[in-house]
Amino acid sequence: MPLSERTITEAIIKRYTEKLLDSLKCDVAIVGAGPSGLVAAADLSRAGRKVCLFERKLSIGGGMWGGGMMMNEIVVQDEGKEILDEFGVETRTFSKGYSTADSIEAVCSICSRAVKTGARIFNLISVEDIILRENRAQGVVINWTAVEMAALHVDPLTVESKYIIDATGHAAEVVHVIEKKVDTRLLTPSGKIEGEKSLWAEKAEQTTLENTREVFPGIYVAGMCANAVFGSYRMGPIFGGMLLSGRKAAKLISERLSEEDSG
Ligand code: 48F
Repeated sequence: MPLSERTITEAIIKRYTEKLLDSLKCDVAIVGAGPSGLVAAADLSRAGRKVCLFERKLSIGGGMWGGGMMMNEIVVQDEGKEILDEFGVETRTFSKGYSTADSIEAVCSICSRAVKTGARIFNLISVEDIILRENRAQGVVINWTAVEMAALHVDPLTVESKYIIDATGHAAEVVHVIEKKVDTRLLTPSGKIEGEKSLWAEKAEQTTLENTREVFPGIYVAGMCANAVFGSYRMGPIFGGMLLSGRKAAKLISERLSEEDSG
């Protein structure tokens, strides 16, 4: 059978449009496909929630691909290892309490689970704003990354969601939008973004988990973003905290959604 270029084009446009149209109203919009965003997407979709995840770049995985200084191995502690085990990622004990994994295998395995359990991942789309109603986030405002990069004057589109997870890493981009545009106090000690501190792996890993919480009605922070917003340390290439944080954000939001469903 001769190949038709028109059919190939039609297939892509139709299938992509179906996916996007089906995502215009979701339970949770996740911003950023680094380790914390991907774990949150996998856990929420496994819990039966409709999840869409927007990633600015062509590739998913955020800072995980690069391991430490482009050496593509990651380190996790025992709690992080348990999550990698569950995602089917092979780990090797390095010394007591420290395991390593291939960062490529880790990103691919977590992403594969997220997609197979139903999360919709849209790469090459950036979140530039939120939809706001009565001091609560109601969704995200999206545009092609190419539009953003070329600084074209093109209006965005929107996706409604009951909850948003800011998993944009060091940049904490969604929370920055709130700070800049909404006349409100964030749920941080100063009411503002506290700002990230220098590297301290142990403290940073502990506090990432504590800082994974709601920062504005409808918006949760996960991963490195949680520490940047709540004023804690960066941790460098140890990834247990990122995985656990994505899991905690998913759990907190799942509980809220279940409460809302039943009441
Ligand atoms: O930075 P990133 O990997 O986030 P994370 O899950 O993990 C942090 C670690 O990788 C590492 C670390 C130690 O463990 O500190 O850095 O907290 O991934 C964040 C993703 O968000 C995307 C960005 O391209 C990256 O892939 N991103 C950032 N802003 C936006 C965005 C935006 N406005 N819209 C869409 N994607």
